[in-house]
Formats: sequence, structure tokens, C-alpha cells
Amino acid sequence: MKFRTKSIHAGQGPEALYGAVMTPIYQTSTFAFNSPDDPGEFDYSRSGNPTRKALEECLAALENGTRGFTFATGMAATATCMMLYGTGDHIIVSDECYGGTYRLMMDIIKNKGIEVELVDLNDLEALDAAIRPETKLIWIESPTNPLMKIVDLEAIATIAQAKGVHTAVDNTFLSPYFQNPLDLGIDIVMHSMTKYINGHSDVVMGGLVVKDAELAERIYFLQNALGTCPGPQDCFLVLRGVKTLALRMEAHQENGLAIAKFLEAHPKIEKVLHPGLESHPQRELQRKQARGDCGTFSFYISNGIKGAHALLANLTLFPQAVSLGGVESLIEHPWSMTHVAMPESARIEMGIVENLIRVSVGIEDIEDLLADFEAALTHV
Ligand code: P1T
Repeated sequence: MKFRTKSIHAGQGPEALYGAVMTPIYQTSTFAFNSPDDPGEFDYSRSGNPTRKALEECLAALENGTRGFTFATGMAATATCMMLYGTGDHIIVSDECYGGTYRLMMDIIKNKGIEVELVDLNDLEALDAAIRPETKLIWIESPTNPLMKIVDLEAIATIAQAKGVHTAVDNTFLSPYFQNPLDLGIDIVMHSMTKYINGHSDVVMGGLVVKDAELAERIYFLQNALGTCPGPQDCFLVLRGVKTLALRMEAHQENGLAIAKFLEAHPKIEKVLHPGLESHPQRELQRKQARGDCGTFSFYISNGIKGAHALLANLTLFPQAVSLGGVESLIEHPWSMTHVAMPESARIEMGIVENLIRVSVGIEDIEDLLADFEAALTHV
């Protein structure tokens, strides 16, 4: 099956009892056993729920995995994944990542006896040198949030496989429509399904997808034992959202690139970070491993924090809000919003400075979005 067909049919289908074409919301915590030693397919909604199962099968199909798992949030997915590792293990984490991932790794995982090392994953020699016998996982984001750095997933997977190290990719920005890390040899794909997969900014949810059966069993055990799963109503909403993922991603890509090009040519913009622009240093790598670009990217504005505040205050179609990937456009200031959980020195070292702005371009009419930017920039 091809992508759009999978997003509409995988895991879903007329339900057995009444033939409901849309997967019902099985809003129940528990299921009747036939007898004490004979439960049906489901016994308790932490362990499994039919609405969740439909979404997990769909997610696995979209990422070309064998099993998918959903979680209460993206951070719950990442935290559950980290429970695969323990005291004495060494984990390599991309030196650029979402602020909440950084906080989880540096303020929680690191205090649990796991050694966490931040590495520039564009430096493959440094990565190779950082791997030691205790290394268990390389945690990757590509593109990175918010600086849009691209890393070579296939090259990292090859290095890791040779040394028996797991690789995990946070594939939130591109969604399975534009990038499938498992096809490049990666072991685990993570999603904040809050973003493009749901696409309507009305649910928080996370996902993990794997190909390997043993890894799948270990993740299922953790999902059930930790209780980090989502509820059935949210699964229903994400199932509804995912059906239009392909159409939305094409529209996000088109609008995002149009705004990036407009900003790059504008005298009040210092630099635009968008992997679809000729000026992006890893443009070719992105074309090699992904099928397109999402609608989220960042740029540096002139006049420092004053310039950033003036732009944000004067846009009318871009609410100032964290998150991304919804049909509506959003804009945010990573320095004070999404990446505030990182120490100031780490932010500055990465390039998350006061005049950096991140935009999630929605699927509105591009003429309106461009006119909004044009007008707001006169105040900068
Ligand atoms: O918010 P949650 O669903 O828990 O997902 C966390 C997360 C993980 N990975 C990436 C790449 C993300 O962007 C996020 C959440 N990010 C935002 C809220 C944001 O505005 O960047």
C-alpha cells in the first residue's frame, strides 16, 4: 500500500459489531473476561485498547515498521524509550535538540546512573570516537529543533550497527510522509504526534516505532508497566488527523518554502535556516534522505531582541505559541519559549540567541501569510 492509502486504511476498517467505518472510541478502562483464565483480546486499557491499537498499527505502517506504540505525550514516548537503558550505560545525544529532550536527558536520565554525552552528530569521526563498550544508544534529531541542522542518518546507523549500538531518531519535524528513518537502518523512530501527525493542535501525544521484534516486546512491556499510554479519545482524534497527513505536509512544504524565500530576500532578516533553500549547508543531504521539507523553520532578525519582539507583536495571523505542525500558523521565540529549559550558555553555544525566531507555517492562503509578514516587518 502507498502512503495515503495506509494513512486512511492501515489498522482501520469497518468494525466487527455494527460495521462502523470510523474506528469507534472505546471509552472503557476495563474489558469483561470470558472466565478468570480466559480474557478476550483486551483486558485493561493500560495494557491495550482497540482505538489505540488502530492508531498504533497505522503509525507502524506509515513508518515501515512492524510495531508502533503511542504515549501520553512526545516526552512520555522518549522517557519510556530511555527506560530501555540503565545504570552504567552510556548514551550519546545530539548536541542540538528540542529543549524538553535536553532537559530529560541532562536533568533526569543523567541522574539515574546513565552517562549522557552530547556530541555533534555532523562530526562522524567524533561520533565514532565517542562510542565505547558501554554505549547503548545514539539519540538523533534531524532536522534539529529549532536550528534545522540535518545529520546523515544512514552514515550514523552504519557506524552504530558495526558496534552494536541502538539508534533512535526523533522524526517529529518531517513526519513519516517526508522521512522514514527505519528504512535507513535506524532502530527506533520517535514522534511528538502532537505536531504534524495529528496536525490540528488539539491533542498531545507521542509515538515509538520499531522493526525488531525483541525491541518491540521490550517497549510494549515498558508501555504497560510504566502506564505512559494515551487515552482512547485522543487516539480517535489523531486517527482522524493522520488521514490528511500527506495533503497537509504538501501544503506546509509549499507555504513554508515561500515564506522562507521571502524572508531570505528581506533586508531586515539576517539569515534563514531552511533545508529547502540553496543557502542551507546540508541541502543535498536532506534531498538524499528525505522526500521534502516541513513548514517549520527558523530565522535571525535584525535589531536583536527588539526586532524579534516587534515582529511577533505585529503579526496578526501567527499567534505567539510553542508547538508546531498544526494547520494554523504559529510563531515563537526559542530563547525565551521552547528552549528556555536549556542553560543560557548551551543555548548561546548552539546559536539559540535572542534574535532567533521559529515559525510553523500553516496551510492558510499564502498571499495572506506573506502580506502579514510584509506588514509586520515594517515595525521592526
Ligand atoms: O510536547 P510533546 O508532545 O511532549 O513532544 C516533545 C517534543 C519532542 N520532540 C520534538 C522535536 C518536539 O518539537 C517536541 C515538542 N516541541 C514543542 C512543544 C515545540 O514547540 O518545539
